[in-house]
Amino acid sequence: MVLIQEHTETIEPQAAAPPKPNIGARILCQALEREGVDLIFGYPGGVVIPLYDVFPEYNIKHVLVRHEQGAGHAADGYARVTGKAGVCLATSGPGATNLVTAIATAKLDSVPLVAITGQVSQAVIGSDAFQEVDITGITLPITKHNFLVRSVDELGSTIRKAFHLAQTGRPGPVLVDIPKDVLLAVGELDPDDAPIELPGYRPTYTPHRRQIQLAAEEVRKASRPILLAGHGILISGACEELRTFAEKTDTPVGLTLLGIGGFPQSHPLCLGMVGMHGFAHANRAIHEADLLVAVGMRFDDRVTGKLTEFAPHARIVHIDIDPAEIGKNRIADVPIVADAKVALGLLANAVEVCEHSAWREEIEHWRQKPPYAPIQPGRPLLAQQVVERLFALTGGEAIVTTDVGQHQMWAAQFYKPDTPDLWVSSGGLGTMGYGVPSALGAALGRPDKEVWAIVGDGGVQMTLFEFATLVQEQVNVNIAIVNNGYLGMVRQWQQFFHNSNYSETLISGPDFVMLGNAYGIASRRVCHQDEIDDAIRWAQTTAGPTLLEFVIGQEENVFPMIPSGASFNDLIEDEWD
Ligand SMILES: Cc1cc2nc3c(=O)[nH]c(=O)nc-3n(C[C@H](O)[C@H](O)[C@H](O)COP(=O)(O)OP(=O)(O)OC[C@H]3O[C@@H](n4cnc5c(N)ncnc54)[C@H](O)[C@@H]3O)c2cc1C
Ligand SMILES: Cc1ncc(C[n+]2csc(CCOP(=O)(O)OP(=O)(O)O)c2C)c(N)n1
Ligand SMILES: [Mg+2]
Repeated sequence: MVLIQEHTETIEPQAAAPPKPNIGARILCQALEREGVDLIFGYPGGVVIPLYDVFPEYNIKHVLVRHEQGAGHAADGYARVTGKAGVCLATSGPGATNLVTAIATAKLDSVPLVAITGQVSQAVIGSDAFQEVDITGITLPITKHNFLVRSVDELGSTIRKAFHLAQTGRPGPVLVDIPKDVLLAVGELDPDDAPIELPGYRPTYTPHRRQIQLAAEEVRKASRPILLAGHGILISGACEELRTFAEKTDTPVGLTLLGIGGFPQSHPLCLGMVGMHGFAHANRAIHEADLLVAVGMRFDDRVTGKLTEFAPHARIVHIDIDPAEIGKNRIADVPIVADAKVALGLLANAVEVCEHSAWREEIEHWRQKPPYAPIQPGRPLLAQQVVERLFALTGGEAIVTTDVGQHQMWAAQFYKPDTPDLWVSSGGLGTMGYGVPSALGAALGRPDKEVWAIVGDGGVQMTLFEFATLVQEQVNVNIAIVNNGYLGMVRQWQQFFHNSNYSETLISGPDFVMLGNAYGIASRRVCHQDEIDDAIRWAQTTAGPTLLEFVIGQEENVFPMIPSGASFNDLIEDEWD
């Protein structure tokens, strides 16, 4: 057959394009697609160009961030709201090292993350080649596991292992470092049904029956029980089992910072957040309790304060999937290594119906005092009030990400979601700069949700380059900057514990409204109480990203506070009656 073009020129039929060689870069994409990955946050560079070359052939959307730390936090935010592993990608050397903070953030908070880094070709590994760093060495202590892929034949199976490790047992970040020659070598994707070989890795999901019986016995004997629900409740999807158990045994529930959303805060049994900045009644309840059933939480020092004085009268039932967490900080009387959902389901069946009205009434009596001084009209804005209005105007159904500092604690105290996977905050590492990029990932992971990033004026300056990514992707993220002109949380510690010596905590910033507008983000400043609702509604109805700068009093403090290393008896409360 001869094809005739319009201008009568005749051409010979084209030979079919030769099949594209199945190089490592393509095998990697095939392996990612097999894991259900359709979104990657990344940044290109020399050794990963072969991968970028083939991306358009696959159904994997790549979001070009402005800094690899942003890619890591975005993947982390995506993971926290979807429950699926987030994926970030960086080139070798500085690209890989820029991921380090984000990987450590995910490690401390048990977030499933797969970080893919390019590496220099194997022939030059160890020669200080251009942009060579030993990223598997660097990330060894901050990953659940990491791999250096030595051969294209290992690539597919390594990706399967990485996702399996990241998402099972106690989730965490896994890094896969891929030399450029592996990305270019021709090979095959391993078969779908090949077994995942990870000798020695067998997380325990089902508890020992005897331990469940012992725990049920503790519950039966207790007259002042408290449930302490942590992040593991959300990770294992144990909200229903937790609720059934709490209601059947009439047990009040305290939440860790990362357990927020694990139990409905509107529920009469919910005490809200516990710990350093938890509510006084919740901490007092722990202090007076005779039994703590701690589930999927790791007795972090921000929860316990001085360990020897934490829950001094309580026996401890501790359920955690990671045996290393049990007895690490607080000895458990009944240790249970298991998945929270499985264990709570069995425990809820094993216990008898109980009733603790006297105990609950006592706690309700402690709850009477409002957590902050009544708002005087005309006074400077209070962040607590801003968060309360946000909670009301979003119906408590928005995804809220935070940065780290005072605003984070106010957000935790006053944004009180009833459902899981809405609360996204860096707890263990406490990473400033987390709020905006994690909101990017959360919004792309849950495009059906309203998303707010509540950030401080200090922390937002650490990653505000991702404003450009929000605009490029036209993501519906509303940024609420709580501007107190200070590195407020550190200033508060200086005020309380260092004679108000505000050394290097007064911090300036740009004109955030002008900055937002310069990036193409619709932006407004809010200085007065009566402007809050209007501004929030404006952001809600404005398409694309928005920015609201809330200018609050400079020296407001987060109350209550149990000082670091102290106990409930040292609790500092706001001074008003
Ligand atoms: C400025 C600042 C102030 C803070 N103040 C407070 C505070 O006042 N109160 C507070 O609570 N926190 C506070 N934090 C956070 C604190 O540092 C910890 O990050 C947080 O308490 C940890 O909560 P967690 O133990 O529930 O979650 P994680 O640290 O994420 O631990 C989760 C636990 O669940 C287990 N797990 C995982 N999967 C499962 C499963 N399927 N089944 C069972 N178990 C599972 C894990 O092994 C792990 O032990 C603060 C942080 C910052 C930055
Ligand atoms: C990357 C990083 N550097 C330093 C800190 C220590 N730190 C914790 S809170 C805080 C102040 C945060 O200030 P800002 O973002 O303005 O929030 P605010 O406390 O004022 O609400 C600092 C410096 C940190 N957590 N993370
Ligand atoms: Mg500040």
